[in-house]
Amino acid sequence: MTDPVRAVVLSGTGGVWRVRTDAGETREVSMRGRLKKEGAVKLAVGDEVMLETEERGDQWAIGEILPRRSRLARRAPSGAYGERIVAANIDQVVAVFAAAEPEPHERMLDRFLVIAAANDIGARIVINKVELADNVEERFAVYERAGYPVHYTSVKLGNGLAELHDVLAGRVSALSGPSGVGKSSLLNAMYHGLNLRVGEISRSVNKGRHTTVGAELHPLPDGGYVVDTPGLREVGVWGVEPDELDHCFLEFRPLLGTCRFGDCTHATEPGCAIRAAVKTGSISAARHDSFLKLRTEIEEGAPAW
Ligand SMILES: Nc1nc2c(ncn2[C@@H]2O[C@H](COP(=O)(O)OP(=O)(O)OP(=O)(O)O)[C@@H](O)[C@H]2O)c(=O)[nH]1
Ligand SMILES: [Mg+2]
Ligand SMILES: [Zn+2]
Repeated sequence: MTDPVRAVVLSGTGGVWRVRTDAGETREVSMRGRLKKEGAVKLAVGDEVMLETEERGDQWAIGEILPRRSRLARRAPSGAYGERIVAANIDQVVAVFAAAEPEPHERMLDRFLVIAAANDIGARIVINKVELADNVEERFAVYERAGYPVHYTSVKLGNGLAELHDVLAGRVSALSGPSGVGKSSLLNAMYHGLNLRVGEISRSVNKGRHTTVGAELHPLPDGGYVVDTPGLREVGVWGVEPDELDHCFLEFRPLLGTCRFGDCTHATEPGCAIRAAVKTGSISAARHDSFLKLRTEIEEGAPAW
């Protein structure tokens, strides 16, 4: 028997998992039968595993799933069946939008940020194509004030690429954003030789199907990984409980618990600290509006994708 080897799960379909060992080799492996038992941890993309060989033979297989640092889970509404892990060990959500072409939608950005927060994963924002619009930094200043790091980039001009490269290095990032904002272009510009085809990062292993595997991990040449978008989109916000939504807006957090009513919905109640902050301008009216709309969406149980 050979010594176990540590590896990260890159993708998986139908019982065969593509993994990358610490030495940088990619292998296709199956999982040991004992790990498939009822109630066992379900393997996900991003999981760190130990590969082992059989007593005799040279077939490697997953023999152990190492403890997770984090999980991006598609959570069912309360009472329904449990959560499904879309990806494990995600260190940060990187929400990528364009300053224009396509026009950015703050509501969609807010959804990504809520998904990250609901999963206890930090988030940062990238606004690409900054050369295509005026006053971009003013438009997104509300997010910086809320506490999210915002990167302003242009693949065309080379702006902000070194800084973005730095924050991706050595981490597992869920890079997420609408089609055409420049996710693949950004990665190609930061990692020469990566040569991603347009559409490659957002290709889903099981597009349109609700299976356990929803994401694919792409190794970065100098350490770290990015996960494709559909993995995050699949998560949706409808698994978030209505009364935990306010915690998912970073700038609301310091005020939570200070409303007159303990179960304040921050909609119409008197003595609402959140609405008072909106009035003084310390919380943006647009973000509060986003909160109310997302709350309605969650209560109606309608995924908005
Ligand atoms: N003007 C301008 N165009 C850019 C910039 N970055 C990317 N583009 C262009 O935007 C288009 C879409 O870029 P992609 O990198 O394919 O976008 P994507 O986010 O990967 O899209 P999907 O893979 O469909 O999700 C391409 O035509 C790029 O050349 C930029 O900074 N400025
Ligand atoms: Mg792409
Ligand atoms: Zn309130």
